[in-house]
Amino acid sequence: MNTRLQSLSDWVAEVAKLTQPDRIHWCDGSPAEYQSFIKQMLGSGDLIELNQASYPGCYLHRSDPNDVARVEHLTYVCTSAKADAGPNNHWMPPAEAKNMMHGFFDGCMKGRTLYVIPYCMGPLGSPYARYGVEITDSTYVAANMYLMTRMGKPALEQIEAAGSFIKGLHSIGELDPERRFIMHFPEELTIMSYGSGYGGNALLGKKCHALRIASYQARTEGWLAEHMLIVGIEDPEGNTHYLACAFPSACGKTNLAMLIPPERYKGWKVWTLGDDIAWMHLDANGQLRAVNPEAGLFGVVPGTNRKTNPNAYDMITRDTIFTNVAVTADNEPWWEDKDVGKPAIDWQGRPYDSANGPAAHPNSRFTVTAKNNPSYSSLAEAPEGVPITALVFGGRRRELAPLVYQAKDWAHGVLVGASVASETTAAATGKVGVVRRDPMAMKPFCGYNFGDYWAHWLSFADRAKTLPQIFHVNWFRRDADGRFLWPGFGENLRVLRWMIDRCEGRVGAQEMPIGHLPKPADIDTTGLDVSKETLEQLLAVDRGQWREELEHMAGYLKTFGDRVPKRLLDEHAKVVAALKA
Ligand code: GTP
Ligand code: SPV
Ligand code: MN
Repeated sequence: MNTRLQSLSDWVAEVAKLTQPDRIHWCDGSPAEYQSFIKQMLGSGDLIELNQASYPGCYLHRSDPNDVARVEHLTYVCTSAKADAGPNNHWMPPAEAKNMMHGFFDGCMKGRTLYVIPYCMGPLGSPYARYGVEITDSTYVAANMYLMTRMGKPALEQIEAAGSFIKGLHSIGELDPERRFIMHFPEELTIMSYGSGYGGNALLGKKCHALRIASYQARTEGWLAEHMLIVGIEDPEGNTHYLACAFPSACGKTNLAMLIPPERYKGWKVWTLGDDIAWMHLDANGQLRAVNPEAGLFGVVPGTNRKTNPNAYDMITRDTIFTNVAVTADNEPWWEDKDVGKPAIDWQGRPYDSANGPAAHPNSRFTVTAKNNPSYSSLAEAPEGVPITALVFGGRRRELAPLVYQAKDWAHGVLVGASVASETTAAATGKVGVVRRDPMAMKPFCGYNFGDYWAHWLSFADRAKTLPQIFHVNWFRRDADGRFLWPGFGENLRVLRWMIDRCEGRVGAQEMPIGHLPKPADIDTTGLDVSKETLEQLLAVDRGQWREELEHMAGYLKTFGDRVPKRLLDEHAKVVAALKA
């Protein structure tokens, strides 16, 4: 027995009896243990060594070509009542789901090692931190959990002291898409995942625990678990504002969180606290504060270069696990829009041929500890988190949504968040580029009924003393030829600056039916290749299109029936009326 916590040793024994592994390994979370994982995977072929002179400590993992993204159609929230999972989730009765999963797990670890991974989400010992234990038969998962979470002995000690933890059971199984399910039992604080080794499906601390299970807990406990980056913006006078921003998968969170100020913004500094998930609580003074439950990044590789994201580009030149990128003749990792080298071998290990599609998979990823990020904030470890000045929602939309607008108040802001719609990306299997509703960027991640979720969001108006301002951005608006109208990346700081000025009451706005928009003169375009006409286009609100959008939103809200808070419908009606006026 490796723990004094009876419930944990009982659970491990029970799982071992079911899955029948050859060996059991309790992870201690030490650097030596991580090195042993790497060595073992180099031996088994699960990892390929990259050029250690130019990419020290970097390795490539090629996943099964059928297992490269999240599988939303195979992801379920199994509450006792179907209505509690809501139309936003796939649902199965808990007993049926468990029965099916037990069938899959039966004997599935024969010949394999069962890893026990105690982990902590959030700064160790923080009142906001939460604990879990993942059992997995994947060494790749164990190594990624080492980079992504605070795992091993210190987490186990906290779990033993607390006496409780989230149970996550994972096996890669046969990697057969027909035998693949990601199951959540929020009422029992349990996760079961079978048949995939891919990030969001297999690193159970991330989307399964820190979003689906945590959002469910957060509702009953009065806090928020969100698909948001956390970033600190320091102005030349040394004032720092913290923003939490929700954009759907592969829509720019990591890039915004690691932004490098443009040349012209001398004296500005940007600090990363988190790039994917924020847990937010009201403190004793009624101020919303955020912590990042994660300790590492699992980021989109394609598009990363010295111009778009120099911070990330440098960060992933050492101690990084790459998944599904291409390699050059010099054995360096390569991906689309990397501005140096060229691919020799594609992500599937074949000689590169453009006829086979992109060299790196569009959802190829890097895994790296957050400590490697040169702009990692020292406050990322602060147990009390950081105070949030503004919440930002955004989507990837070639039309309609302007570059930026501000909600009129909290309730209107909840409608703005609930109305997020975005083009689908390669982060999940299925068609790419289709606009779908993705409220608060949480469509794949909310562990309960969206109707109840919006009511929970609205409740903060009564409970908070100071509430963040709420904004909506769209970096992805395009011209008739499909070109992005806004340069994006580092230049997004110009838009963040307007938001902060709004929060500080330093700048006016145009009052529009959809919210407050910047006056064009208040968005600094100095030195940019953005003409006056382009900026006007970026800030245009087409009433006809917006009326259609609100009509579509009304239909969407209807699918949640009487779970939709009346307050949200009222906010919707107000915008409709303003658009008619
Ligand atoms: P997940 O990890 O899936 O949650 O994604 P994310 O939201 O962190 O997205 P990320 O920052 O990794 O960006 C995804 C893709 O969008 C990358 O290919 C980026 O190069 C691209 N991207 C990010 N920011 C911008 C931007 O401001 N403008 C444009 N045009 N593209 C961007
Ligand atoms: C996302 O898809 O939103 C991600 C990557 O952040 S994953 O961890 O696979 O969910
Ligand atoms: Mn994400």
